[in-house]
Amino acid sequence: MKKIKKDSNFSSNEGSTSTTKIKVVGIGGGGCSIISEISTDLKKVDFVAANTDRRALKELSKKTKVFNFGEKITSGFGTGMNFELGKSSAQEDKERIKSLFEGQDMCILVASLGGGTGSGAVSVFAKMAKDMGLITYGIFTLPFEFEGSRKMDIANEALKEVKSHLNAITVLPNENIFKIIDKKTPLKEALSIINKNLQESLEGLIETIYNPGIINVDFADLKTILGERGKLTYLNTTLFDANKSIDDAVKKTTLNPFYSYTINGAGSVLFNITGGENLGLKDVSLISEGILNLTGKNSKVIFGISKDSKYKDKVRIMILAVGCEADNILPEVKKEIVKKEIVKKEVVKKEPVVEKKPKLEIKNVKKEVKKVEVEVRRNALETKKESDEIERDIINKDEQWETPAFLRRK
Ligand SMILES: Nc1nc2c(ncn2[C@@H]2O[C@H](COP(=O)(O)OP(=O)(O)OP(=O)(O)O)[C@@H](O)[C@H]2O)c(=O)[nH]1
Ligand SMILES: [Mg+2]
Repeated sequence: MKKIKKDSNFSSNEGSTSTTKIKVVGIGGGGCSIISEISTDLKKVDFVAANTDRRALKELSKKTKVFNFGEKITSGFGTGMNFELGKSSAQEDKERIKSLFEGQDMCILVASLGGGTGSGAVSVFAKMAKDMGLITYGIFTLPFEFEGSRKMDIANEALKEVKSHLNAITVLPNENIFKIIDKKTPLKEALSIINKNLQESLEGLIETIYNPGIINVDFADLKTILGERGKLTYLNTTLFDANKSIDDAVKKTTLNPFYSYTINGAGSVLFNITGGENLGLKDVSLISEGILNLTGKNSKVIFGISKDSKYKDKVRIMILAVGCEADNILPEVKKEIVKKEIVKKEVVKKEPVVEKKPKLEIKNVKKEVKKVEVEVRRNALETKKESDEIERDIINKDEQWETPAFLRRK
């Protein structure tokens, strides 16, 4: 039997099919509130609430491990919106942060940007995790407009610093809550709605990775999808009535009002569909087609299907789309869009877990994609001609792999 470390919450991983270790770390007041709620429902990953503010840590769910840092700098208080103090607080405790990430495969850092602790410390946490070889994913909220430009400046500074240390970044402006609620709604209630949405999204992702599916998605798939650096990422999980129209379900999944960007143009997409016994192949096919129509034809796609008796007349869709196009959200995002033009279509087909079929030979395709990248530096016309040929070749190969008809593009 696996040994369980005394100081870890990882004991709750029992029964999971995966030995993958994911640590979800909330940093600063907002980040800690978001992960505190989710930790009461999700038993498969380790949750850590990291804050300079000792008192704020006392109010969190008992399932969350508490990590107070920067004691010598802030004496157990917050930083009072001081970015540099947040940063040096984390730097002071680098060794302890390191031990937080030891033995982990991935960390998900969650922070509400705009204050001093979350914004200042997040790049120190992210760099440390990256240097230790973890896959790093950051989920951030941006301050409300009414909070003033100083907070937004701090948030932007944090994004700039942290970007290169993360494989993927999700950015959710708090302001978008006003797309669905009245401005008269009390702040606490508004924050709680945003947090709940984020919690559901994260829950969907974590369950997809840990729960076995008919067509299974696991950590190796997640690594494939998150393989690059600093990519703008859309994460959403939605639950809808199985009798409702599929079009509505796809819209609900791909147009989350909390986002200021969509899955359009995303280079890599992972999605999972979970339903009860009634989940029909036709529904799965329509949902898949709906998502693929939006991501763009060059996307690398991995999908899974799971059955869960808990979703009797419901269907749940989780989508993680990496490399979304939105040049006003992250600094220097334009450069990445240019690169995308040379990536060719690559659909990675997953095998059902019950049948052990021979492995798909996708290595050749990757080699050919590389070839396009090298040769694109030559004459543009020559390259275009050549890459069209290669694309045709790749599409032919796709068909040889017997990709299910519903995933083939018309
Ligand atoms: N979505 C969401 N945003 C929050 C929440 N709490 C705070 N925020 C936002 O996050 C910004 C930063 O606040 P905190 O997270 O409390 O700040 P901090 O990182 O603890 O930094 P200091 O307290 O200044 O050291 C605020 O300006 C709000 O816009 C929350 O629970 N949910
Ligand atoms: Mg605080």
